Amino acid sequence: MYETIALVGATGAVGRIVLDQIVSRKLPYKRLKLLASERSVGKEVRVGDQTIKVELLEPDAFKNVDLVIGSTPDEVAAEFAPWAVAAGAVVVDESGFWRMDAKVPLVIPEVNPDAVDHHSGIIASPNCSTTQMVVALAPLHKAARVKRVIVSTYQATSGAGLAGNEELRDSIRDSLAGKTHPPKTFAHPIAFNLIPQIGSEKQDGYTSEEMKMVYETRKILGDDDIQVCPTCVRVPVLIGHSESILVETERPLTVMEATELFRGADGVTVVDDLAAKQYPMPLDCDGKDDVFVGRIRHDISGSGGIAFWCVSDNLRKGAATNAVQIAELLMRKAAAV
Ligand code: 2RA
Repeated sequence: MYETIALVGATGAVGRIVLDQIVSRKLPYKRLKLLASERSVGKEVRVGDQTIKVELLEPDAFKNVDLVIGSTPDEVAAEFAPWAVAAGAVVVDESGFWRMDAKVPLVIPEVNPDAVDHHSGIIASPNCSTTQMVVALAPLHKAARVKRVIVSTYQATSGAGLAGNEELRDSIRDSLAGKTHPPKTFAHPIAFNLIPQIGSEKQDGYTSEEMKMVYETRKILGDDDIQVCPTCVRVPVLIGHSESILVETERPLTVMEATELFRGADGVTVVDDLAAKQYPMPLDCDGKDDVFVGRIRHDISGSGGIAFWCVSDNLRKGAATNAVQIAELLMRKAAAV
């Protein structure tokens, strides 16, 4: 059923990983098209043992395409997704544009796989900072119902694409050379600095990135009563978002129970031995697909909740891998019919 796949945005940081994942996970497609804007048309991209030429992203490009993976900015996804659906394709979209649309399921295959059965042509993949948190929260929610989450994020510069990492490298180099480096990608210098703003000002003093963590978490877990208080921070790390999370559940969990729930969860790896200085760190998670959880402890301030630390490669599980896993899920379900 899904014989011809199209990737929109193949030349970006995430798009490149999508292609690597399509090959390494042996997605059972017959034909693969790469679509992008005018400036990338004609570029040749190695995909496994093939070299594929990038074609222009336009309505006719989706003719005879069965499945589309979109790895583009919101405004590009807003335009191309309806073209693809009109041509009869199913779209797995990584952008933020469609995520909160009532007709669009927001899917993490380890958490809410059956949501893909209710799409109207578009399936959305959550924001990277939401994805890793919800993969970790899901087993706790299933066992004891999550009531409230307080989360602080430490987000890598690659969250802002290739330009984000370029700015980090250049600004550190210039800073060490005693030169000033006027910020371009970020609102402030990122070298040896932390920026407590990702995205735009949204509501009640929260940013768009923070409100995504509120609304997307509720949609994926199917519980609009979950209360989330996020603070999203850009940090001078190339790859890997880290999150400090305090979660309160309806039925209180012991540290041992929470740890066992993490250990038994799909997509979660526990690294938790403070005495041995073993806990998840971005450098150890780069290039891996799991969500890594550690520093698991009870809330010493008396909420009865569980505090923990979680790290994940924001370009993989946070974006490319989750989208490819959704495509895999669709193909598996179609093959089973
Ligand atoms: C970021 N989550 O980290 C946003 C978009 N990838 O910049």
